[in-house]
Parts: sequence; structure tokens; C-alpha cells
Amino acid sequence: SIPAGVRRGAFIVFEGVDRCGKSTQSKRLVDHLNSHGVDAELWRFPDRQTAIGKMINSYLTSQSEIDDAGVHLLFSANRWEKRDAMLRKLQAGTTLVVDRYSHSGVAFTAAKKVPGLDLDWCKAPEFGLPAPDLVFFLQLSVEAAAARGGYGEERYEKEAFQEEVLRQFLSLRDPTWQVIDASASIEDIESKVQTHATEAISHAAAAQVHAIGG
Ligand code: FDM
Ligand code: MG
Repeated sequence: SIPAGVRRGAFIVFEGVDRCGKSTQSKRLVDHLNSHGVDAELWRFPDRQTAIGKMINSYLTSQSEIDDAGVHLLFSANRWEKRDAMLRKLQAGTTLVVDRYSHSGVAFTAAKKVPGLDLDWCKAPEFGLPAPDLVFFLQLSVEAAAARGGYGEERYEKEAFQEEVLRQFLSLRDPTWQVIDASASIEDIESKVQTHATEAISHAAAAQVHAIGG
């Protein structure tokens, strides 16, 4: 059981198109927090280590074909299988900095424009998952992202598709998101991120973890 009086950690998510700097910034944030004595861990979705994550990895690397609805539910299940562990960490006082979460799930499937898999359908399996306290959206044009060295070989790493993903992210964006211009320097972005994250950590300590849709 969790000792009384432990301040819970904050649940902080980074979202954005591929190559927008999510991985760099999430790692820098965790290093910064740890070096200031804040208990924080870097997580990412998909978590390719689990059995479900291995199926997702094989799909993303085109070693397997999975129906669009099916793989959407696998991505969501990959978050659900981590739900208890996320809540335990947060309640024990660990701040979780997470590279991609539900908004990626919704944006990437909605971007496929598959009949029947509309926004509501894409959001439904996310309802009930732990809701982030803070979402950073690193906003970058696909042109600028592609100019950073081009995309890799994975299934979704195509410019036209990333354009549609960006449109979906922008339609999901809500006023609680911290939208950050990801074309700025790493250091400028990092300092904005630190400011908002520090604030979120102090607010989270006094609040319950919410559920998506709840
Ligand atoms: N992705 C990621 C999804 O399609 N749905 C999801 O729920 C999540 C979390 O998986 F193209 C996509 C986004 C990306 C791919 O992600 C692999 P990483 O961050 O590049 O490993
Ligand atoms: Mg990738």
C-alpha cells in the first residue's frame, strides 16, 4: 500500500508528428527532473516490449499485416495493459513523462480515413484510461520534420500520411494542451517544457488522477 502523505507524480505526455523532437525533449525533461531530485521516469507508447507490443512492432515494420481496426485496438490494449502500473507509479509519487499516448492512437488511425473508423470510434477504447495532467504538442510542419533527415522505413513514415496525421492532431487539439513551436531551438523548447512541467508536478500533487472521458 502507498504511504499516506505521498504526493502523487504528474502524468506528462508529449505528442506530435514524427521527428518533431518528442523523444529528445521527453528524455531531456526526465534528465532535468532527476538531476533536481524529482522522481520521474520516461515511458513510451507503443511499448514494444510486451506481447501486444511485439505484435505492434511486427505490424509497424511490415513483418505482418493486421486489419486497421484490429491494430487500433492493439495500440489501445498496449496502454490498457500498462494502466495499473501507471497508476501505481503516479500514486507512489513518480512523475511519468510519456512519449506518445492516446492522441497518437486517435490521430494515426483517423488519418487512415477508413470507413467506419471515424473519430468517435477511434476515441472509444481510450475512455477510462488514465488522463494526462499535461500534454505537450510539439508543433512542426511536415516539411520541416522531413527536412530533419527524412523518415525511416516504418509503415507510417511517409510524408503524405504524416500531413494527414498532423491535420488530425490539430483537430484534436484542445485548450489544455501546451502547444510549442517545435521549430525553435532545443534549448528554447526545453526551458518552456521545464516551466510547464514543474507547474504540472506541483498541481498534480494535490489532485486525483482523472480518467479519459470521465
Ligand atoms: N502510433 C502510436 C499509433 O498508430 N497508435 C498509437 O496508439 C501510438 C501510441 O506508431 F508512427 C504510431 C505512431 C508511430 C508509430 O511510434 C510508432 P514511435 O513513437 O515512432 O515508436
Ligand atoms: Mg517512429
